[in-house]
Amino acid sequence: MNKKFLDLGYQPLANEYLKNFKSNQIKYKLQIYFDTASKMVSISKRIPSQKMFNAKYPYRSSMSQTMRNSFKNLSAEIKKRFNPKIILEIGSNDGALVSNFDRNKVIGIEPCKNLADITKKMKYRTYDEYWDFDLAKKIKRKYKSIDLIYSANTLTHISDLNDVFKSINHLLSNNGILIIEDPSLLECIKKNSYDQFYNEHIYIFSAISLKFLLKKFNLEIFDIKTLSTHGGSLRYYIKKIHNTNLLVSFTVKKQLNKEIKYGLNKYRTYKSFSEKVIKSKKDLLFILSKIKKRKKKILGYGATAKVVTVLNYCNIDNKLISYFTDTTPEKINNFIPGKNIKILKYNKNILKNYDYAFLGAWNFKDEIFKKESKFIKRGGKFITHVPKPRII
Ligand code: JHZ
Repeated sequence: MNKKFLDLGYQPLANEYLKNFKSNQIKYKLQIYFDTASKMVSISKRIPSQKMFNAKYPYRSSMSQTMRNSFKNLSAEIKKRFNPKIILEIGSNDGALVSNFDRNKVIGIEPCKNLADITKKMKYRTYDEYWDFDLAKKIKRKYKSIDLIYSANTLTHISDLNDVFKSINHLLSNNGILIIEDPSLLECIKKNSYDQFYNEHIYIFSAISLKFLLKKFNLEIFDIKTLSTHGGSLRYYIKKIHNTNLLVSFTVKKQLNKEIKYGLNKYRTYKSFSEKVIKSKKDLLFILSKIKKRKKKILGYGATAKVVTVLNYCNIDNKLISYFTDTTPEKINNFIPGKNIKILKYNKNILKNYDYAFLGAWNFKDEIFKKESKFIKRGGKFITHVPKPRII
């Protein structure tokens, strides 16, 4: 049974940036559910992929040093540990991973044309199509089978997970490996980062729910790595069940046990999470209003998809946070989706006229603190809402 546990109100598409603020930008109800049978956590309203992932998609994986390093390290591991003949990446974005491989060894799939064009320009084979069974069949006809499929922060964005894994199964060689990574539900609940929920994140996987889902397709997780990226992610290494060449590592049981101990298999855990979310909203508004009453200026730092959820849920506008700043060309001089807060182009002096910076990109806190050491030295303070609203 699918049971609702959180209501985040009406939310615009998290990556729909407008040049001019429109108070009537389309918003959709964002409610989060827990399925007591499959243990899957998902959002209620499904927006068609074509609406969210189009030729103007602004998110670029290569925009942070942290992500570039993460993909570089993974590429080295893939070569050393699995040495695949050919790799397929579902959701290759602007090439942050594929660019670490020889051009004849990797194929990208990226339905957002503006991003696919970047890797095409770099001469990487790229299909600018959505991942589905038709595409899997088309690739199979050409390449027979693929021995390593990788996907980061993409599969959870596709509504029909049955089609996703059926298609992967069709293309993956018998001894092939599937590696996927996504924000960890355990970390999200523990850190109270309710901002991991937005229209693009149709699901947030736990090892428990993924294991259950994969079984239907004769797939199983054989290793899990915990990552610090995106506020705490899990990298799952998956194989076909009948492939006994690879042993199932203790890391799988360890993660499952951690999740069970925390109660991710129980509805009541999600109910108590939702109470903390309501408190987080109150506390954040209290902190921001107090700062504003003292006539201090706050700049939002990092116009993430996540922060769109926070600003729209807490109803924070430019009276509390004057502007945001971001390095992504596609976001600059646009407005935060659903809010009248303009995004300014980042420059290293941008914090000069501000007293506080609200961390939209809290997941890059270390990278940002390093970059903004001058601001910190002169007494500038950061505000975050994770794991709870506070001034750092
Ligand atoms: P970041 C996106 O989420 C959307 P977002 C998507 N649905 C998803 O799943 C994840 O990515 C993977 C900026 N920035 O990575 C760059 C600075 O301006 O947390 C980005 O706009 N200065 C596909 O949007 C944003 O912050 C900096 O110094 O929540 C970070 O976005 C740094 C480090 C970042 O993903």
